[in-house]
Amino acid sequence: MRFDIISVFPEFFDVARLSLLGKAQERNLIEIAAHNLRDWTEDVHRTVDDTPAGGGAGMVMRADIWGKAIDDILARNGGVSGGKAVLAIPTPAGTPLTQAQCAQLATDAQHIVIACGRYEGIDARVAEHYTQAGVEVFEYSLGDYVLNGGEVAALALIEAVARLVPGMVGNPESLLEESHSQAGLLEYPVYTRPLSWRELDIPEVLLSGNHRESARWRRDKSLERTAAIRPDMLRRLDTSTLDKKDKRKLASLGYLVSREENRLEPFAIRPAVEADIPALAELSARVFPDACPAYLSEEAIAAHIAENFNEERWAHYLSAPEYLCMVCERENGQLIAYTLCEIPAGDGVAGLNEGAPADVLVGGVERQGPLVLMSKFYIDRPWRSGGIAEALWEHTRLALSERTRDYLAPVVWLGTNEGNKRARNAYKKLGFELVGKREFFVGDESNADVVFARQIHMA
Ligand code: 6GU
Repeated sequence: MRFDIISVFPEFFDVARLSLLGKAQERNLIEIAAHNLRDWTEDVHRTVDDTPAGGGAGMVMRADIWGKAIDDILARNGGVSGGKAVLAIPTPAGTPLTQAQCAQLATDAQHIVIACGRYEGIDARVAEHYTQAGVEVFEYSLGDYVLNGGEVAALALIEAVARLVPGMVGNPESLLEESHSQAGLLEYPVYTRPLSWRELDIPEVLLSGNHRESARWRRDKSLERTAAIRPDMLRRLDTSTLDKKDKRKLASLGYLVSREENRLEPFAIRPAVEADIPALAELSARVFPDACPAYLSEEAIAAHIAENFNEERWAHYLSAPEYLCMVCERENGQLIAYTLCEIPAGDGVAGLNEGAPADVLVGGVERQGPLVLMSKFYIDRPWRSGGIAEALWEHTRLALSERTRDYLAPVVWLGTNEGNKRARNAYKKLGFELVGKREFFVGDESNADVVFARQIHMA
């Protein structure tokens, strides 16, 4: 691969003799040559610019000088390499340079001519002419800020492309793991000796020798960093590369895998408001049958829904101070999950008539504070197992913890159908323990429930 740079400051590229680029040239993996644009001028002042047509500030580089220079360089080296030539023009008006474009150049192009403009840029007809002449013209930018000229951007392109040329980098695996490569995530933080430096320690998991745990920790850090710094990259992520733990982590960061397309989208968990009433009535009525045992009749289920999930009841839940309703909302406004809790006054018991385990010990510890009832915890079917349950529970727990902060050990309880293995396992994973049984009526049919409970303040 050969790079020819044309610039009014060719000495700028002396640094290409250093480091990896220098070594790569010695090993004949790449060639880099810098040329002075003024060598193609014919006047005594070696003029390369003129005033802008149409007026305005600054100077514009002349198309005729650039044309002669680029023709010469393309002719001089085109025949030799024989492969594809690309005319790269750094400009703040170009497309933002990406790793994917660099990888493409590293594999496809044999000859890259970089035309470094100064002043207000190069006469627009240069790019137009070479495009028409069948040369691939690549106008790129380093980002949303302005440099004095294209030289720094030319070096950036050379480094980014050259290191992807086969044989350049000693360990090809390091190319795979680093930021902006296939993974589509930012790189995790890295550490080396000393173990402790200025009271900052290397994270313990990395010293444990457990490679699986280290890999998981790094993956989580990549996801956290990307969510915090580059949410745009998360939205573009190919979700087929995500495993279950990735999805759970992403849900805790506020992203879920959209079912319509394999894309991540942000979601919000928040207390329900009055405007949610119709959506909550619809969602709650629709998901309730999913949790019912097969022996309940359709009539009994329908009666229960009509009585408990109508809009008036929801208006009551959202306005009465003893209830807490948290909802999970997609970017498009759709509600996909909710919890409903009843918080008794003082250190009382919610759901006494519904089988509340008033004297329960949780983890062997006595309750000190209210016994809250979580009467609903539903996730719409397409969104289960994507980490929403954990995220919704954690938001609900935090809100309950806030509401019961005057007490040392408040407890939350719930009942779920005895035969619903999925729900029982899910509650166990959320830190609930099985503490008893109750009878629960759906319509006028009896339903055998198991009762779970857990502390509120503990994460
Ligand atoms: Cl490629 N050129 C100039 N002049 N300024 C820039 C740039 C390029 N990328 C960001 N700013």
